[in-house]
Amino acid sequence: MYKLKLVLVGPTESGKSTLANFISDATETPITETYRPTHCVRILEFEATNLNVNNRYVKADVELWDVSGNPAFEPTWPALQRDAHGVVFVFNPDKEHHARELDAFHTEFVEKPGMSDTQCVVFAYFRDGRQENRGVKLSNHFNRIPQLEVNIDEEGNRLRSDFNTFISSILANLSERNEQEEMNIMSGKN
Ligand SMILES: Nc1nc2c(ncn2[C@@H]2O[C@H](COP(=O)(O)OP(=O)(O)O)[C@@H](O)[C@H]2O)c(=O)[nH]1
Ligand SMILES: [Mg+2]
Repeated sequence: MYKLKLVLVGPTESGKSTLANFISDATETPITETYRPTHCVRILEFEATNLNVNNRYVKADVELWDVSGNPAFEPTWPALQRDAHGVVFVFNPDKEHHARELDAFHTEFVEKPGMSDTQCVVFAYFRDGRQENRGVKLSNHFNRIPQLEVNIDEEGNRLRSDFNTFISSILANLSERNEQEEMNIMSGKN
């Protein structure tokens, strides 16, 4: 069984906790109207199944770290990032400042720890069926990171399958890297 740690990051009130509840829970999670900010971090665990990794179907135990976007917790981010296999960025395209705020998360969670773009994905989180701000352009840091538009109410199943595709691609990269390391060990490169 594979074990994966993913961090979920982005500005406050972008929909991270709602998304985390939805992804980690097979049942419907009602959206509450009152905003409850996440304090520092909340860790959700779930099993992802039916992951196509190099044409084999596998399962993975996923730890989803729902990180508070409040800058007051910024000093904790390096510790929360440690040993993560992937980063999921979330922003609300209807809030103009969100696209800009994502850069700070990219610096802390991708650039500083030296994560690769292939370990990242961006979810543009739409509410209430609003669609006007599709295709928001993020800064150059995000040029090579897939940006997916998600809407829990209308396209929840697609969100689940997009998420599984992301997990599968991380696992495929990890297994490729492991094979490469084994070859390096065998050829004495390490
Ligand atoms: N109407 C509506 N509200 C939503 C939706 N998704 C999230 N919210 C609300 O938006 C706020 C922020 O969501 P939350 O997931 O806590 O954001 P976080 O700070 O990024 O974790 C909360 O008050 C949610 O209830 C949605 O699809 N429709
Ligand atoms: Mg939250």
